[in-house]
Amino acid sequence: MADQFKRILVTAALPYANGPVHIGHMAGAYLPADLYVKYQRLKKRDILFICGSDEHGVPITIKADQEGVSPQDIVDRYHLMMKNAFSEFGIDFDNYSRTSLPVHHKTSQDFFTVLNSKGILNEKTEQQLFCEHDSMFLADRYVEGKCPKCGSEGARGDQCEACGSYLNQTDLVEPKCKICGNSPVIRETRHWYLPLGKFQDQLQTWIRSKSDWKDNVVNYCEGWFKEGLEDRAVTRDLKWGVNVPLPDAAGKVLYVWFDAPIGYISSTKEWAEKQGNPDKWKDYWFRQDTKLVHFIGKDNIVFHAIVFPAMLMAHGEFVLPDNVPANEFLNIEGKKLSTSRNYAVWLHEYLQEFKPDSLRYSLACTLPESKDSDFSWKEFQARHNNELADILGNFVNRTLTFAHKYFDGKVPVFNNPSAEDLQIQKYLSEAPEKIGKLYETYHFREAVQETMAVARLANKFFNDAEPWKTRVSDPEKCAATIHVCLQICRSLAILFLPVIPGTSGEIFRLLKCRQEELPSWTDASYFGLKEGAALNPPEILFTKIEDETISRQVEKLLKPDPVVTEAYQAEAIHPEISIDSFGLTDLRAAKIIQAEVFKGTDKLLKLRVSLGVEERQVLAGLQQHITPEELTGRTVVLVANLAPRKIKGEESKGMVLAGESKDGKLIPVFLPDSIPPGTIIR
Ligand code: B3M
Ligand code: ZN
Repeated sequence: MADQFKRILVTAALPYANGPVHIGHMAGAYLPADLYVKYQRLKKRDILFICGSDEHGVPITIKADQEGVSPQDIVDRYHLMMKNAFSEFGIDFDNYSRTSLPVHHKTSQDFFTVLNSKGILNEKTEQQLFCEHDSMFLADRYVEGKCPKCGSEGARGDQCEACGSYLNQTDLVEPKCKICGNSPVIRETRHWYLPLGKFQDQLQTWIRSKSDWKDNVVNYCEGWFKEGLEDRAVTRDLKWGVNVPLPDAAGKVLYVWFDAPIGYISSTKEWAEKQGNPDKWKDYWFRQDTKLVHFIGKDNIVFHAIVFPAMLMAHGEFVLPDNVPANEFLNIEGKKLSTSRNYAVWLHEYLQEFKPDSLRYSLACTLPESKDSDFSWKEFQARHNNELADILGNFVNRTLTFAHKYFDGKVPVFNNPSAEDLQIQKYLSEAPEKIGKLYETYHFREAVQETMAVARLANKFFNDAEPWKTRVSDPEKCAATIHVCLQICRSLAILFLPVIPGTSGEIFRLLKCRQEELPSWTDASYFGLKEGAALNPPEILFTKIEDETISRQVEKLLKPDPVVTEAYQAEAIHPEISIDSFGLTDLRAAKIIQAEVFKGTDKLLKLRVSLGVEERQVLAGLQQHITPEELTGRTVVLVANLAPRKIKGEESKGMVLAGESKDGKLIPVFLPDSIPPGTIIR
């Protein structure tokens, strides 16, 4: 499809460097972007694929707070991890940058300065939530409370995930500091605001002029227009981020959603530098014949279809996105993916066990293009076994096997083509254009299914032609059949390249096609193999994935990693203490020699415990949680030097340590029997 654009600039959302990437990220932005880019590269378009790590913002500093390390430590760790996972998965960026680089700080500061000196930004003093305990303003996710719109708990200062509303933090009901849990107070602070309202008309006209945007994106924007766009603060009172480039703005940084999209520009600059052509980035960003396409997940729509375009309009020099093909969300086994509950399939873990192509293909078949979709391991297995292995793999394998067995491992001659030969040749000549249209219009699921349809048809052609019979009855026809099948293998290698690049490479190798140069998309439309050309011996492209392998994955998913539990996320680590203060607590292994219900109470158990050198009585609040029988004979951890207290006339000397399970049950910390009573625990 020819269009007016000379070059294409594709961006995929910059992932926050606060955790590894999972398949939800892949299905949302990165795989569709990569499919599009690989297709356009085959079309020999001038195309640049830009991404990088989003290393600012509260998600990063909260993670750093939780782990007691610096934000830099966090981003260093995850930047590398994400970069590697992308590359192993075959997501082939031209540049993968990071927003902590000086080029990015400078680019976003310059951007701010242009808007500010044009008089576009408003400086205002407004009320914000301040935590007196932590002496800081509670920007964005540092504050949580009840959503003023839907009433859900856990709404954050910037957004309620339950209803998707974007919030003003001072509207949160019963706000609490995310760090210490205290209620914040209201204080005034000065910030810079982007007056989105002033751009509403321009934005509306622009979006309404787009006939090829996805409905989900347009409807979402119309919702915003209906509410009326308001001023949005583009600065924050935080220590981590890009400093506001003004002399009187100490302690203030750019809002992460102001600097992150500018990251696309700085990543392009970094790419141009690496090319040894530092001004080259301008071709992509300043020329109106650049087609700028942002691949994102639906939670980022407002920033890419409204806020960033408004910033670009305000700045004045830049090209606006031609399209923002946002995807909906991917669920897993029918349930919402959740990183905090570790209910996710992590890409780096997947890659330890399987090849990229199986997931690339199965995700591409289920992309949440117009509504949320579901990933299931069973379906993954079925796509791999029944489609990749049984259709594509089988076709390539049987064709090559036949060529080796009966045609000396060479491409046989193609004489006197049959009607069927000519029919499939014609079909093949039209396939690239048909599938290409689907890629051009962001219908990737269909594109991939149409591609598999070619392989399906190829198998049918093989079966119907019955070369195992014609080999004896009509050798010339048999040669033609295998010739055609080999040609189809070559075309399939090209047509499948965007989806399963690794497999494509293998097919090319089996066909002894030169690979130094990427073929072009239209090469798939004709027979490109020469009669008599030598072939490599067949190899199995896909081995079947066993049921057992799949059940292990499902199990792993349902049994979340205990390291990342909800409780761990919910309660922040207490202020630090010295080793000496810790030493004041005398923790001992205590063997429970007797346990009974403490009559007249409904919470307490009366325990007789041995500390080796002495025996004592402990009253423990475990009656609702565990039976005396379950406790007797077990060794627990006792806080042995806790001041004794009397409850209902009975003495309690010490406290049994216990943890709380997800359903609120207290479970004592049991020690192995090999630890003798009285042992100091430290
Ligand atoms: N880092 C949000 C996300 O990871 C954000 C995207 C920035 S794109 C400029 O979903
Ligand atoms: Zn606090």
